[in-house]
Amino acid sequence: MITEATQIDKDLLVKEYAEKGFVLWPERIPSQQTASLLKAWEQMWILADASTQNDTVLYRDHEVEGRVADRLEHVRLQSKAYADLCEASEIKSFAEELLGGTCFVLKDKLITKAPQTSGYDPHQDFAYWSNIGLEPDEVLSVAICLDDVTDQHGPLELYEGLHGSTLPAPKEEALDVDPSALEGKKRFAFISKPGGIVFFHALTPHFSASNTATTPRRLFIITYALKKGPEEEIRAAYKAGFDRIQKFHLKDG
Ligand SMILES: O=C(O)CCC(=O)C(=O)O
Repeated sequence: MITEATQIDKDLLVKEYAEKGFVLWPERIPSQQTASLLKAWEQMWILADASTQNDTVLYRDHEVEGRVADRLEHVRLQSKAYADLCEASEIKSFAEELLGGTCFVLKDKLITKAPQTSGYDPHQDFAYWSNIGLEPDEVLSVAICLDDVTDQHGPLELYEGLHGSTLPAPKEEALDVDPSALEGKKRFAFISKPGGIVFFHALTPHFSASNTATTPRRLFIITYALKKGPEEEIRAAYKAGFDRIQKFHLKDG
């Protein structure tokens, strides 16, 4: 279980999130807990059917192997270790503080990013959730690092102070952000020891490069949404946009 920061710390963290669009949690989850999460990662991949297209296993480009199974979705429904983390009072309650009310897990994903696996072009996650009846300030994600991540691992990189509006998309990809809108902007690379945690706003532009290291970069990402209406309705709206979203992650994508 992660250590709870003091109320004073939390006020500062809330301010930093409001200014920058992201904030690092001042504590890391303990090594015993990251070890259990990694063990569960291994077990889930043993059970996952990575040979066919399905809703749980998503794919990514690999320098040598073409498309590789890289990411597990709905991990909290498969593993108690991840379910507990999603509901861990400190993480969820701080998300509620940032979102301004009771929230629920909209989605979760566990990205492996093995060596030589490609990264993600710059985007604002809200582009994927614009149809679910929530405002950008009502959705955020929490990225939890499970490995020792250096700049060689293709860390998650977050742009600072750009969470106030939707940025223009390049002509060829409506869900991305045009790199020219990000030129010269300040950014933060989530280089971390295992157990590091960062909260980021749905409009915070982010990207990551390929993993050029020799070890994986496993990142668990929980997306929390404000419980503004029935969860099932919000989820159904999200699922309705699924084909558009999943196209990047298909086996033959
Ligand atoms: O894992 C990464 O490097 C980035 C993931 C990401 O941007 C996303 O899932 O929205």
